[in-house]
Amino acid sequence: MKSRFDAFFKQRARELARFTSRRGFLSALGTTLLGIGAMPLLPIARAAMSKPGEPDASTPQGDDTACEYWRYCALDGFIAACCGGDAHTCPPGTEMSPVAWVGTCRNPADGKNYVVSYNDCCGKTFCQQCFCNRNEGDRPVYYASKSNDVNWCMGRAGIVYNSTVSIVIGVEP
Ligand code: ABN
Repeated sequence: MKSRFDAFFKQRARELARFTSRRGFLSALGTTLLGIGAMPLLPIARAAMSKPGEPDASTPQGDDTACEYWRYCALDGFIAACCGGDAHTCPPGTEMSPVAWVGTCRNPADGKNYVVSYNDCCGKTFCQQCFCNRNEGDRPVYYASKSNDVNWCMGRAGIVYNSTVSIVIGVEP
């Protein structure tokens, strides 16, 4: 009877020692970390994570290569973001026109209206990608200052039109 009693407590003492020892703790920690590492990463759509103040990048209103992108509401031309640039940077090898057509677009992310400058990228032939012709607020070309159907490439880089950027230059108070 005594030996069974002893064996029982010896066994419990060994288990207690194993689970409370530093080696036991490190071994359990290692197993846990290994398990976490082996778990597949959750399917997070990183491309869909939008920048602050911008619509969801997975929607056409948040995708700067889509004609439905919010800043392109008054665009008439090839989207610079489809041609090696982005919404506000001209493609390599082109130069931004210093004069531009200006429109007003509503950003669905915050409901505010923004003043957007549509500067042409000049000096390289037509990009021919993502033609976009939305024309909100556009007026016939005989109102030159109110028309987006004008080639603004008339500076140092010459008259050859490539694409257009859409730069936010102001916000409705
Ligand atoms: N501003 C875009 C554009 C360029 C050339 C001709 C018409 C319109």
